[in-house]
Amino acid sequence: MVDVVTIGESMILFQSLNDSSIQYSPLFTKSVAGAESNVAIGLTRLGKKVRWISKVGDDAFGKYLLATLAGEQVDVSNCIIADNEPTAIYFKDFKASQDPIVYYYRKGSAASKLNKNDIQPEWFHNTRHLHVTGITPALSNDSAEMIIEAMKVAKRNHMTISFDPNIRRKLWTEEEAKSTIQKMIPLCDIFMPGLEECEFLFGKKSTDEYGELLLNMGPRLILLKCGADGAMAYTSEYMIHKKGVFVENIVDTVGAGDAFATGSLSIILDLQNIDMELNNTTKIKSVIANALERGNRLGALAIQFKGDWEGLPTLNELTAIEHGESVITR
Ligand code: KDG
Repeated sequence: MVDVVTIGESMILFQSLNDSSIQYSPLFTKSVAGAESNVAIGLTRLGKKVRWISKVGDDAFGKYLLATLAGEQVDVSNCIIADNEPTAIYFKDFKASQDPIVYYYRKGSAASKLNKNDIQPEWFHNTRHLHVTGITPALSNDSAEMIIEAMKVAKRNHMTISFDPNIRRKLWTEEEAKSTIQKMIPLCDIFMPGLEECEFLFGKKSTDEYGELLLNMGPRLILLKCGADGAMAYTSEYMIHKKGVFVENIVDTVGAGDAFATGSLSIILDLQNIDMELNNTTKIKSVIANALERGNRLGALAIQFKGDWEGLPTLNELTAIEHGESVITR
């Protein structure tokens, strides 16, 4: 049984080797990144079985991308190799004391050409949960239609769905982002926005107002990320707040939200029947509290490493951290 299917574009990520600005850097490191594959890797490291679906170029970068994910034990067997379009790339530019600036080269990429006719029944075979983000629908109209259709197919297959809006303002206009994301919210069971994303979508309100508004749109569980203040969960029966984990030395904030999704989903996926349990959240209050705590913990770990997923722990490492055990290193 595959625990999670996730669909989305991953790219080759280049960062300056010596942290100088990319304009002057003579040397770059090469790695792989993409919101959905970050979660796929993170969940696989925590012992879950994950199928990642995408389209990559028939080029060196596509091969490297697939090899990296397969090397992390993510199932890439349903990925499509494009005939003509390239694998996308992106650069992260580190500027003193602020979030890195991101430059995308992904217009017309292989993954942006995925459309709803590419959806195959095998994508949803023998699995129970779909995780999607708002990045892939931002790539093209075809991608948006494909992700929305995939959510509908997953529902017809009695799967549960989590959705992280991951709003990337560089990829679409404000109107496009708002209308597509608001169309997707009612299709998911678990919605995981950040506070700033709620502000962008619905204007400035209190966290409780966002919780109520989002629950009224359809999802049964809202996991609201509040940065250093931690995260909140809203269900029709209660609200929970869990404080963030303090990090003294923040290295790279990109990937923190995916780390939160990884941590919280890894706990929720331990439920026998997520769909049924979400109908009576009082019974699983402690599970949801643990999901928030683990999400916060993973978010804090991710931002201490350069790279979008490299800081995510294995299950053994995480268990040791959660139990306050020291790790024998030599
Ligand atoms: O959430 C992290 C992602 O944003 C990053 O890994 C790259 O998918 C990516 C994107 O589109 O920014």
